[in-house]
Amino acid sequence: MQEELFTKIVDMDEEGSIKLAKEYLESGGNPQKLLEVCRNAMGVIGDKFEKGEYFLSELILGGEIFGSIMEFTLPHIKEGESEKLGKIVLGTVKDDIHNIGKDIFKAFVEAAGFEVIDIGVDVPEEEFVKQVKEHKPDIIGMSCLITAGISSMKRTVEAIKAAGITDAKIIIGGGRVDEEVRQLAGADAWADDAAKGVRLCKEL
Ligand code: B12
Repeated sequence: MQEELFTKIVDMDEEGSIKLAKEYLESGGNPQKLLEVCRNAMGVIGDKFEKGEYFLSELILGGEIFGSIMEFTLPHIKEGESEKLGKIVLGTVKDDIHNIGKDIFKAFVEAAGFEVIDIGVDVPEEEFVKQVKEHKPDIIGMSCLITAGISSMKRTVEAIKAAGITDAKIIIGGGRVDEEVRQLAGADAWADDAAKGVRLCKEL
């Protein structure tokens, strides 16, 4: 399945990839593996976009294919533990509208037993602060896929600290995030995949 699905997504075969993904799940396939294949295919679509081989229309269609597959795959991941491990306020930072990675991390961390308050995408720093004050989470999660989002993350962390919120741990994630960005943003932890993010949330 994996190679065939990967190729169908990269080739923009929407109908074929959705059909194959459904068949895989119906035959008892692993939902996490399925999402991993999709994510790898999105990486190739992104690379092709960068090289000028694909255009914005392909980026959009790729996102739609992944979105459709995610819709019927995430409920399979949600069948998880019920004991609550803590609360997370999660959003994609200002100037970034990518939601797929955030939504996958949300499903993973909910399945692991965390309560998640999802505050959406393109979230300004003042909205993060407002939501954190209201919900008093144990952890604040920020997603970021574009370079422009790095300064948004830094500003958001600064705004959270300036508001006197020091007890919630901050974890950042997404394709643009690494140890250097974590240090720059002043976050406590970073993860570039959902499973690693869940492990870190349990440790924080
Ligand atoms: C699909 C897509 C889009 C779709 C988004 C659809 C959607 N609903 O999200 C659309 C078409 C809207 C889009 C728009 C744009 N995009 Co775009 N997009 C992509 C693409 C191909 C896939 C993104 C994706 O969904 N990946 C799959 C997910 C599952 O991976 P992930 O996000 O990394 O998430 C995983 C982990 O990181 C982690 N995680 C994610 N968040 C969090 C949070 C926490 C707290 C934790 C712990 C973990 C965690 O868990 C996830 C599962 O393991 C990427 C290519 C790529 N390599 O990522 C480009 C990419 C991100 N886009 C890019 C660009 C340039 C753009 C545009 C500027 C294009 C344009 N000219 O308009 C706009 C930006 C709009 C904006 N202001 O945000 C660039 C960014 C380059 C850069 N350095 O800034 C990329 C890298 C493509 C490229 N190679 O050039 N895009």
